[in-house]
Amino acid sequence: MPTFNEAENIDEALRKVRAAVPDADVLVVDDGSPDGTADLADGLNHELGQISVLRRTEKSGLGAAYRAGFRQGLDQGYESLVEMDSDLSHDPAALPALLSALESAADLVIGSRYVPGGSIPAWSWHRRALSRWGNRYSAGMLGLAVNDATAGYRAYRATMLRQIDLTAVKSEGYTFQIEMTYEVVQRGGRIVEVPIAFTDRVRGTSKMSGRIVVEALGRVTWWAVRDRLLGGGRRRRRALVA
Ligand SMILES: Nc1nc2c(ncn2[C@@H]2O[C@H](COP(=O)(O)OP(=O)(O)OP(=O)(O)O)[C@@H](O)[C@H]2O)c(=O)[nH]1
Ligand SMILES: [Mg+2]
Repeated sequence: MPTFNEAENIDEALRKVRAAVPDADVLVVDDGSPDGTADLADGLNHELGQISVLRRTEKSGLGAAYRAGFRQGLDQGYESLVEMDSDLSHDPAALPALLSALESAADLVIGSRYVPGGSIPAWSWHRRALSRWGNRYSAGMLGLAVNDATAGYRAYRATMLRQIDLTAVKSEGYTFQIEMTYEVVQRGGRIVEVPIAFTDRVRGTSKMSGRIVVEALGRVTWWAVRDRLLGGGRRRRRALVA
């Protein structure tokens, strides 16, 4: 669970996670939140148990936080790794459904807003359009048979994550999710989308910015041109990793 200034949400989020999956170990990856999020999470560990906090010194973006979290989880030998926002947009009650889909036959389970049963909040028409068309553009350009490639509520099988060179995944924000989806698709991984109801953050402030949208558009277009038209940077890289 990546956090930056989630003091108003972390208590409720961790309690709900513990209630939904009592046996799971939780890792909070905090980027030095000035509002004391990391201390709150540590305090909850005394009460709830099985909560660790990875304290990073400065805000380095969501992609870097996920990479650090996955690295730690893989090093510690976990078989299933979940990522979810800490602002209660991702309902912890959906965790058992994500995990059981992963266990039955998937390398990546996406908590998806854009499959039947999934939903997004009453977003403004332009935020809705940006998300929907951003997804359509990415799927079309990269050949992803996925409806919600930007979703940040996901479960990965460790065997799949280990095949991906995380140090080579450079994206931040939503692009990180798209890039990881592309990596899984290129390795022939099986992806399952489970419907989720995404809710808007009620407390705290958003870290979303226009820069993230430009990053997504630029990178997706570049990968498509490189891999389809120029034929091969990605394939060479894959051979290196293998
Ligand atoms: N560790 C870390 N966590 C981050 C960083 N940026 C955002 N987060 C966390 O990542 C999650 C998603 O960020 P949000 O600000 O909610 O982004 P968003 O969901 O696109 O925007 P909203 O819809 O406005 O909530 C939250 O749990 C944030 O606290 C960062 O630089 N480092
Ligand atoms: Mg959010």
